[in-house]
Amino acid sequence: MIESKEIISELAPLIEECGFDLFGICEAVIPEEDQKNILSWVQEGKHGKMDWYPKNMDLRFHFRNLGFEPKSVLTLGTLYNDPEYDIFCKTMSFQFSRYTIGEDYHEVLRKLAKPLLSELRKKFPNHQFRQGVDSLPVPEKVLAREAGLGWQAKNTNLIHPDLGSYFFLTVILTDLPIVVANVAVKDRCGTCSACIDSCPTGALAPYQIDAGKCISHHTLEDRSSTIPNTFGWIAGCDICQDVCPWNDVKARKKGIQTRREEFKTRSIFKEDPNSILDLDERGFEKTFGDSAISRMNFSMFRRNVELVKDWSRKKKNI
Ligand code: B12
Repeated sequence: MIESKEIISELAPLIEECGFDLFGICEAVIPEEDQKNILSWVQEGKHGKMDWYPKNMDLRFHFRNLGFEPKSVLTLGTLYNDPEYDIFCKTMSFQFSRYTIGEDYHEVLRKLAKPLLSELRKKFPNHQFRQGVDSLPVPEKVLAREAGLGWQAKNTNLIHPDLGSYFFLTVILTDLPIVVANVAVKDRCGTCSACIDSCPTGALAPYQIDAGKCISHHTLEDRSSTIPNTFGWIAGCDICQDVCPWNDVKARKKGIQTRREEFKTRSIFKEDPNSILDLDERGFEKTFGDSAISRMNFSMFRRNVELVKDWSRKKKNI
């Protein structure tokens, strides 16, 4: 059996070179407590309009039907926060969340992991390695927490004590048995309730989210012709992360910003942000075709824009 410490120290330089800022390994096991919480979340309908979520629960909890039996999981994280966002995007009359302003993270994290996957396959030719970036229905935050990458916070995101929560996750499942000895990262939310108090839709309770009330869900996951108020957000929402003291860049000793060009603020936000509101279908495809918001189709985009325009007008008249 191989020890995780051994693999981590051997692969650390390559992982860093690939562009990952966080890395850990855990057993391919979803703790019972988490299974119970996720199950009751679904039973209470807190997955909102994400009808795809309750499918494949066997895979989600037990990694079944993958064609191999995962024994261990490598979890990797990449920071996406770009300081230019605060200069250009925060000042706009409408909001795009931080993760939508650069390239689609699903594609980027797949590309970044390629050299690592080839090295792992070369080193362990008799074992399987399968990457997931949301693409596999496995609870990535739970696995990342188990791998020691952070704690699951009151806003339900995973927070790293030095790096905050503006990072994406990807997992590599493998049937390679690895002995892990992780020390859990302590919960540092304390008595703070900034995320819960700031959510304008009341989607959060401590350590729990009602996704059906979350603005991010409304803008990107709800395909209905009308959605509830998004309070100025067109794509995703960052309120519960922006108010989190662990993401306060100025207060932190270390820089918590992306080193990836792919996640830098795209030019339209810097040059002519208001033109976003008038994009036609071709313009939308051209401007955002390679972004994570390509998850929403053009009619969802128009729906969100009109809602935000209406909300701004009403706000001005008050
Ligand atoms: C579904 C989903 C969503 C949904 C639901 C959000 C959520 N918190 O789960 C919606 C559309 C709302 C969403 C929004 C966002 N998402 Co999202 N999302 C996912 C996805 C695909 C699955 C997550 C999941 O399984 N949720 C199920 C719920 C039950 O899990 P949970 O909230 O973590 O619940 C745990 C605890 O809260 C607790 N709990 C839950 N219910 C209860 C009930 C009781 C009684 C108790 C005691 C405890 C408890 O136990 C659960 C298990 O540990 C993952 C990718 C993946 N495959 O894992 C990305 C992921 C979680 N999302 C991510 C991101 C970036 C976002 C946004 C920031 C995007 C944005 N700016 O708009 C927001 C953040 C909103 C928020 N506060 O969570 C990142 C998070 C990275 C990080 N550092 O944590 C992920 C990992 C994607 C990635 N590959 O990087 N997302």
